[in-house]
Amino acid sequence: MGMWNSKPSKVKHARVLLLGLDFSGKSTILYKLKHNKDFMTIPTIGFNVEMIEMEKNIYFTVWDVGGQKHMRSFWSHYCENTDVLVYVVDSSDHQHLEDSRREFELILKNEHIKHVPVVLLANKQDLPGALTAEDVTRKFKMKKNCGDRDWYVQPCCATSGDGLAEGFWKVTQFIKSYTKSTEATWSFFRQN
Ligand SMILES: Nc1nc2c(ncn2[C@@H]2O[C@H](COP(=O)(O)OP(=O)(O)OP(=O)(O)O)[C@@H](O)[C@H]2O)c(=O)[nH]1
Ligand SMILES: [Mg+2]
Repeated sequence: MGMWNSKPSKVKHARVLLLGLDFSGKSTILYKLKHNKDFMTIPTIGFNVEMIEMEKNIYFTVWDVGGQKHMRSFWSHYCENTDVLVYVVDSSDHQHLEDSRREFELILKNEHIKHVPVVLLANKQDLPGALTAEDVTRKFKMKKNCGDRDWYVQPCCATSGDGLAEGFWKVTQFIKSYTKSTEATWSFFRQN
C-alpha cells in the first residue's frame, strides 16, 4: 500500500481510487469534492485525478477512472498503492445493478487492493426508486465480499453533495486507523 509518508511529517497523503460503472456519478463526486460545484460532466475516457485537502494537512489524491465497458479492463492498472477504494453505485439504476456488483467483486480480487478498506457510495438517492443503503449493502453482499477488510456503505447525492462529507469522513477514518496500526507494527519491530 502507498500509505502515508514513512518519515514523521505533519502533512499526510493518501491515494483514493474511485471506481464504478459509467454514469454512476464518479466525476460529479470528484468535482463536487474539489470545487463544491455541480459541474456538467462528460463520460470519462481514461481518468481524472485531483488532489484534495480533506482536513488540515491531510491530502487525498483521488483517481476517477472511466467506467464504460471498454474502460473496465483498465481498472486494475490503477490499483497499485491505493489506500482506500471508493466504489460508486447508481442506486436508481436497477437494470445495471448486477453488472455493477459483478465488476465490484472482480476488482476486489485484485492483489494490490486485497485488504484495502472500501467505502461504497449509494449515489443518486434523490431519484425515484433509488435503493436505500441497506438494500445496496444486501445486493452487493458486503458482509461476504468485504469480510476480510473494513467497509462502509454511505447513501449520497453527488449533485447536491448530501452524504459526501460523511462518506469521505469515513475514508479519512479508515486511513487514520490503518496508519495507527502500521505505526504500532513499526514501533514493535523497532523495539524487538
Ligand atoms: N439526479 C442525480 N444525478 C446525478 C447524481 N450524480 C451524478 N448524476 C448525473 O449522472 C450523470 C453521470 O455522472 P458522471 O459523474 O459523469 O458519471 P461517471 O461515473 O463519471 O461516468 P463515466 O465517466 O462514464 O464513468 C451526469 O448527468 C450527472 O449529473 C445524483 O446524485 N443525482
Ligand atoms: Mg466520469
